[in-house]
Amino acid sequence: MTETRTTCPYCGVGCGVIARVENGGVSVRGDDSHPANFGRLCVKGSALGETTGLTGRLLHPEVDDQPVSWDQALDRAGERLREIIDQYGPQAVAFYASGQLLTEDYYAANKLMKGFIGAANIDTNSRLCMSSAVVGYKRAFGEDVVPCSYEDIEKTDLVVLVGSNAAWTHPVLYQRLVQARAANPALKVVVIDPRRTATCDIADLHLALTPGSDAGLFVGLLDTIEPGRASDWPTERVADFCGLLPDEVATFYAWFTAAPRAVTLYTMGINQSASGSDKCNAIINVHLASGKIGREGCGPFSLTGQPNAMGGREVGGLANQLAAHMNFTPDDLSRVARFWGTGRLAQTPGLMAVELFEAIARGDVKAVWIMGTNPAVSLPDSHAVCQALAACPLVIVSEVMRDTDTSRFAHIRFPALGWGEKDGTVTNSERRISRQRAFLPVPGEAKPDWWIIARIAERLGHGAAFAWDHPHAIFSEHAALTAFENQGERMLNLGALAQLTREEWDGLTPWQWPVNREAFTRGRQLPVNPQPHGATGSVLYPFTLNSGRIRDQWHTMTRTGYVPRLMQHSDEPTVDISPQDAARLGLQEGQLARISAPRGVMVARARINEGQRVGQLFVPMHWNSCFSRQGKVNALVEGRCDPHSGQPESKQTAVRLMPWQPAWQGELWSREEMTLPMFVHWWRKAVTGVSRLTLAGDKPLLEWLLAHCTGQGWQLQIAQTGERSSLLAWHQGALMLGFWQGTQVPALAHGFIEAAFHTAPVELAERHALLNGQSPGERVEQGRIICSCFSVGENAIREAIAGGCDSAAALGAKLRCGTNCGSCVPELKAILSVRV
Ligand SMILES: Nc1nc2c(c(=O)[nH]1)N[C@H]1C(S)=C(S)[C@@H](COP(=O)(O)OP(=O)(O)OC[C@H]3O[C@@H](n4cnc5c(=O)[nH]c(N)nc54)[C@H](O)[C@@H]3O)O[C@H]1N2
Ligand SMILES: Nc1nc2c(c(=O)[nH]1)N[C@H]1C(S)=C(S)[C@@H](COP(=O)(O)OP(=O)(O)OC[C@H]3O[C@@H](n4cnc5c(=O)[nH]c(N)nc54)[C@H](O)[C@@H]3O)O[C@H]1N2
Ligand code: SF4
Ligand SMILES: [Mo]
Repeated sequence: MTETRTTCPYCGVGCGVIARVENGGVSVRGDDSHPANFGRLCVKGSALGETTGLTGRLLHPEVDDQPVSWDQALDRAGERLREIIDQYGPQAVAFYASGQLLTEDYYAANKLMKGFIGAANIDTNSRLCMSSAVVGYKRAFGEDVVPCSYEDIEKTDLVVLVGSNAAWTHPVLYQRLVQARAANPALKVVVIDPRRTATCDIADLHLALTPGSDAGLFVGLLDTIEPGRASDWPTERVADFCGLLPDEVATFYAWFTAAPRAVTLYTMGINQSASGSDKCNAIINVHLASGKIGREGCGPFSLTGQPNAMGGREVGGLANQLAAHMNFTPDDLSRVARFWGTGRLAQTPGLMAVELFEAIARGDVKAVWIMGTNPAVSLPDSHAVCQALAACPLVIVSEVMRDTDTSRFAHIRFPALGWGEKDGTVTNSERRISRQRAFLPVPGEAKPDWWIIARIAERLGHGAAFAWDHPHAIFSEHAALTAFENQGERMLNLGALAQLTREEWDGLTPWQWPVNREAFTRGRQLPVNPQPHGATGSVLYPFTLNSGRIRDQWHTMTRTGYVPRLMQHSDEPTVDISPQDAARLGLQEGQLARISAPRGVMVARARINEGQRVGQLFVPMHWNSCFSRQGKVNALVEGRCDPHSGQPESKQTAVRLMPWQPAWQGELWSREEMTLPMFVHWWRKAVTGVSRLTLAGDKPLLEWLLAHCTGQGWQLQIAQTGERSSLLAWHQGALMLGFWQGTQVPALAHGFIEAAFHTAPVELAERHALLNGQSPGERVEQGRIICSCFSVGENAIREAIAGGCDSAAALGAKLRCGTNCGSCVPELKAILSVRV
């Protein structure tokens, strides 16, 4: 048994994790000594052990879908890149990297592209995430520095969460807030979000404002703080612009001005906007004007989403930055070029994510190397992105998984080491650098991302500048660059870590890089002119479509989508709609709906939600072509971007919704994954060792399946009663396939079906029950899983409530639900509140 201290690879909270390897299995627990989480983990973090299996992993380099040796793959990539550079120049090459790379990987990629290939066409998925926050900080403070720490939310009087569903997206930080509020009843919480989210559970005030209208709210607040200003935005105008009641607005303003200290936490509801940078500055402005900055318990705190978005900002992962918080100014350019010893440093900013894929589509960029991100899913206008990739002469993908929406377009695939296998550092939302440590053996031929980059650098003739033998060497170089000719001009200075020996670096404990808090009080206020969002509705497209995260999935699901426990809470693309809109459209709870925009269409299951405003819809961002047919929201989203940050307006799209009543719906379980005909809609569910799909269609599938099974020589068992039919296929006593269909998805005994694939029932009665999808024994279905930590289903919760449990605490005492990570407590309360 070995135990290793490392860091969670999911969200920007950056929790410390202790991973234990025992009898080949991996289990994790929170690290009590880590200052981000003090031992807590959310459900995604606690399920990390379940993601370390090798199913679906990319384990060997591939060229044109064939496994090849590393030398062959690297030679091929090197040759093709060199040909393209020789023929079209360095601007024809681009890297698209990720806030999920380690700092060392990220540094290497940036150094190769900007420093030695000599074009700044390296951008990252962080462009879709916090580039507006970067612009906001830079315009206010002259540098991209986060002025807060997690402790501030424990030492404040008012926490304002804007465009953040932290209860689900930064769960451990949210739990710290829950505790802080319990310890200090005077602490007030305001949530600003067009929909009522789980985060609103602890809100003293929830402002369900018109989508995209936040700048109006904060500009009006600024007018209230500085009444001397010519007030263009009196409370009535704000209320009108934001679709709020004047009283609500006034209450928020009164609380903010009266609170001695206030922290504003903001994330994607602010950043992902065509005027996101201005919104960030509107928030910073009120902190500057009220003096709620530069001291404990105060400040505008942009929470980063990805585990190493901050590390990316430190090494210059964005196309318009240089390394170490330097810019494309003559002094900085000279400094970086001298430090790297290069004469080829890119002199002008490169293409930003959305532009970059447009340039690929136009043919201006002819080679793209994608590492640690899945743009075919996560970029807006994904059909156009897929077309661009399909037409691009050279697509290289560094991945941990073999099959992703993006890797399907790759000419060359490099297998990367994943979490638990690689070594390096990440920086969390509060500027704290922590180590991710390897504790698992190297699978197959996978290699660290930095190693792959360094080998390509060699092949392009720049080996000397990339001759690192270990990530420690890269970290030292990066730290030295932050300190290089830095007399305090740049707050980012990791000089203190530049001389660490390898042993010291190995043992590095979480280290927050210091800032001079005072300096923030001298920040600059930027005038902001509030703009509405750009998703203009019309008769054809009357709804505003919002998109974001669900509690238990991570982004494009490449890791979390295969973990049964993480799919229990929500296992299909859903669309949240208000009861009024649903009634008007004749849409029932659980019914399917087609959502369309000029660019594309998706299919989702309706969830009628009181917390959803009329005219607005919410869809998860996660589903994609590996987990569904037409479940990808970015097929609809336009690439409308903020002009300063280049960040797309992913949160608002004008769409139409039409209920869809398919001729049949059903479930298909099979031993092997199957390629179904195009007329079938399907959603993949996570089950270990079997493929389970939920299906829907207008054309019948049964005949197709019968032909498929007969073709394999399998024995068939068929039942048909009324609108329900089912089919079992057997081969040498083993269950090969099961299909159950009806006008709705039939209620099935899932546990029994799964077990039948592992140990086929021999009794005739059991086989008959299986054909009906029912278990022969008494069996209570769990209903939707609410608490993923302890797998507690809705039915058990309702039973316990009927039996007298009348609070979340009572439910926890009886069923344990909500007693570990706490993320389901808002839902427990919601179930309690609607009981009759
Ligand atoms: N479970 C889970 N957690 C994650 C992630 C994940 O994939 N899954 N990803 C991580 C990453 S990379 C990120 S960036 C963070 C994102 O963390 P969040 O930003 O908290 O997550 P989102 O769900 O994208 O969006 C937050 C909220 O913005 C609201 N919103 C939409 N439009 C507006 C608006 O106009 N104004 C306001 N005020 N609010 C609006 C949405 O209704 C939504 O509730 O989560 C991180 N944590
Ligand atoms: N409509 C809409 N679109 C959005 C958003 C939204 O709210 N709405 N949110 C946006 C935001 S904030 C974000 S951050 C993005 C996220 O979007 P993506 O970055 O595209 O999502 P991930 O699934 O995290 O992609 C990471 C990829 O890297 C792979 N990977 C994991 N570990 C490693 C490794 O060590 N090395 C390498 N080379 N690969 C690895 C994973 O298998 C996965 O394929 O989505 C954005 N898109
Ligand atoms: S809060 Fe974020 S960093 Fe912490 S365990 Fe959960 S996903 Fe991981
Ligand atoms: Mo993000």
